[in-house]
Amino acid sequence: MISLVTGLYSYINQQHEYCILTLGLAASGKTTIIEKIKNVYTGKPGMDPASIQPTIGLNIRNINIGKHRLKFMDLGGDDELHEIWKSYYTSCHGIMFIVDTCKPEILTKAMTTFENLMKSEELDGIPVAILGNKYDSENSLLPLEILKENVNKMADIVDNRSLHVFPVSGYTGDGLKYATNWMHQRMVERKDVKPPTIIKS
Ligand SMILES: Nc1nc2c(ncn2[C@@H]2O[C@H](COP(=O)(O)OP(=O)(O)O)[C@@H](O)[C@H]2O)c(=O)[nH]1
Ligand SMILES: [Mg+2]
Repeated sequence: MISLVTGLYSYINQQHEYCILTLGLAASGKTTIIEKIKNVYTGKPGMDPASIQPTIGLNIRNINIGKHRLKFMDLGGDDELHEIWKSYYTSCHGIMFIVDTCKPEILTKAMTTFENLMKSEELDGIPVAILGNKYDSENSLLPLEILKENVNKMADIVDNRSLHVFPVSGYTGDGLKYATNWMHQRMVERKDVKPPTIIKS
């Protein structure tokens, strides 16, 4: 009887954890975005964007949606760190790829990086949210339509997965809840293919 109650207790308290890799070129706004997502979902203030330093290594931020935990992993975007991204592919359930819309001159580099990412077998079928970031800025020079056109050119490598392009701002939070909820739903839909990690809360 005790073991039944204990089992029920731990079942009720268990959480399903889904891991989202937050990737993109250096300074695209990955850290700012995950701080803001944390703020949007918890109401707790995130780090002041002005005090965010370039990421060396790994930042992790968790949010809870019902009994699900979304674990955002921000891996740093410098070229030499892209090799490190690979070691996290097998454990991830979704990818948020951040594009800096204030720097259209590096869009080609961002798209090449994205294309290489999509070629990884471990990421087959993983849902992808592409976040065009910094739409709050007057220096945002990359219209959403152009970003979408560039993504659509890669239809052959992305067509076996859910993929959506979102306009967002890591400063104001615009678009972040919409993008996160979309990602959450897509990951839950795939839970039989890529099960979440069961954790005891
Ligand atoms: N205007 C604007 N600037 C942003 C936004 N998100 C990030 N930044 C700025 O872009 C720079 C890089 O941000 P950071 O989060 O460190 O990028 P990361 O290297 O991808 O983690 C910093 O100066 C941020 O303040 C945004 O939504 N709007
Ligand atoms: Mg960073």
